[in-house]
Amino acid sequence: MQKRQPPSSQSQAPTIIGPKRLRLGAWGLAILWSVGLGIWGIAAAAAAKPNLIYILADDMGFSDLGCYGSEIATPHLDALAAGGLRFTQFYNTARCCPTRASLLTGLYPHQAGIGHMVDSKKSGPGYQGDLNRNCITIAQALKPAGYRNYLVGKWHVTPLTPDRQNPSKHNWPLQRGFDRFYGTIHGAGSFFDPNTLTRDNQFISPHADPEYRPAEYYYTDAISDHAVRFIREHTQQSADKPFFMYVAYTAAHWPMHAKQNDIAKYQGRYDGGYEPIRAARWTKAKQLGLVDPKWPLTPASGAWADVTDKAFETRCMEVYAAMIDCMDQGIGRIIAELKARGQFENTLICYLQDNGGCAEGMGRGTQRPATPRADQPTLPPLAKDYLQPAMIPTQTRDGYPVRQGYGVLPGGADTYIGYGREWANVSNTPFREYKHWVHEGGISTPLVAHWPKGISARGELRHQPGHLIDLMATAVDLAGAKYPAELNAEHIAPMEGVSLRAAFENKPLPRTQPIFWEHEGNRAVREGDWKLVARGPGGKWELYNLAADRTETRDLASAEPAKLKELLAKWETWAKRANAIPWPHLPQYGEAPADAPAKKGKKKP
Ligand SMILES: [Ca+2]
Repeated sequence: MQKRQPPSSQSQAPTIIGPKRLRLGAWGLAILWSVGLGIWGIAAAAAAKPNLIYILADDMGFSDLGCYGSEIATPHLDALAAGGLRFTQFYNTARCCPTRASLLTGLYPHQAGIGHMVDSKKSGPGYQGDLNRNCITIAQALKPAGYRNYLVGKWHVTPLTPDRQNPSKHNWPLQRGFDRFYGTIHGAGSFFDPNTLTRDNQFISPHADPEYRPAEYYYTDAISDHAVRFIREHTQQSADKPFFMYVAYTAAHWPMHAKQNDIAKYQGRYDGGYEPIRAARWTKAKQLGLVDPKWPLTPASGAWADVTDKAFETRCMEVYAAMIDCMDQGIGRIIAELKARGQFENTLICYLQDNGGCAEGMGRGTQRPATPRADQPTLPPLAKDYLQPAMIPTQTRDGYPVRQGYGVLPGGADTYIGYGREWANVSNTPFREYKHWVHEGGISTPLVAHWPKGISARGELRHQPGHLIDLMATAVDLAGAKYPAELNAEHIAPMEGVSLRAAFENKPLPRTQPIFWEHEGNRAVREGDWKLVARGPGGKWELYNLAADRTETRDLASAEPAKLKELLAKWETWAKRANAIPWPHLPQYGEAPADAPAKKGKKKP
């Protein structure tokens, strides 16, 4: 990795101006020269700072990218991996809101006030469901270092209730350090008619937006197109400044919505069911060196032979694959724009996912009749400027009722379906559990890091554990920013993570603390190769040596009581310090067995 210019004023002093040169000419000329080269030097130092793009995908498993074992076509992410690094043990927090709070602030989610969800405020500082005043975002941290900050996509770190149409905007992106924003405040919605769609500080209708008129509105494309737009406008209007961009896709969170052309690419691809896809991913992940062949593959969640509606199940996965494929196409357009603007070489791109594959049963209730699509609209169309208020719309813009139920073939705007537990199990190959849980299937994410000027390695793997908390520390380090101890007379909690720069250089990370998790009573701590983990508030502690058994199949809790006790003490100390306990969200979010039938009805994203 090349040495970066340190951000201090010393680095901006043009070293070629020395006393000897000053003595050579007239003083006036020398002063002019000095000032001119000084300005040049400042510009050069600013230009040397890398741009940072953090891309976050939604509800995807460890093995869903081609470069992590998948059959889904992700050539642009694969190219970033080939030209950079893949981390094999990077972690999120197992759920949308807490992951976003942690990524943005460099803290554990409870420390930022979002230990649970933004629409479920509870007692206690860790569960206020809104970014608190004792944290700052990466955008707020980088702004004083000269960065422009852009956000496209999902926010989901501030509540909309009780007044959905006129919410308080105190924690909207522009009030949290971002200069431009296009995306959604809420966490989920129709890809064809997203609720809470916002440009900067105003709700907008995707179908009456004079600034963006695609032939067909599809949210993933809108996110990609606005990322491209902000890069173009940045280089036209603020070329002297580096930028930070947070691209938060909602792919591939439910509902399974995709464009026909993308779905068509996967038609028939999943007709063989879960088992051959999971086996192929397991084999490919081993060949790629991402997983250790000695780790046992975890038991499958379901059997294809037991599926009663195979056309429905295959369609779910075809649409899921199409959603990821479309996101990758958009990342390709972002890369092309960076190249066209001469920004690709000095931009760090990090790609990761906010939680593991999602086992929630959204729209899949077996008791509901699978209503066929009507031949023609049965409801009045919605006005172009209508602001969609609902996460699950009741109808499409053109008047078709939105359908749910086992057997409703997903993909179109008139459907609202999750892909289900069994495909989520395939997404999370080879690990256990899902989104919500803090076993490896819930918290493991790819991390692709690409930065031609800053990372000399090409196509290498990094096996050091890392966590979302490291992304703030990395940004502050590479930007030469100063992380503040206070802001607006409020104490700002110190960063919890470490800069990934050392891992970029293939050196050990300077981490001195274990990594911790808590979500809905699911608990874990990882220190070195040891992981202590429990399912739900009543679940017993399980102990694993991840070097030997990262798939968490051999519980060593009884065999290693001293290690259990040591890690438990560390977890309890952290949980108190980070406001993870006491648990105000219980018992209403008690343990739900992962192998139980999917619950019917609505779920929070
Ligand atoms: Ca998510």
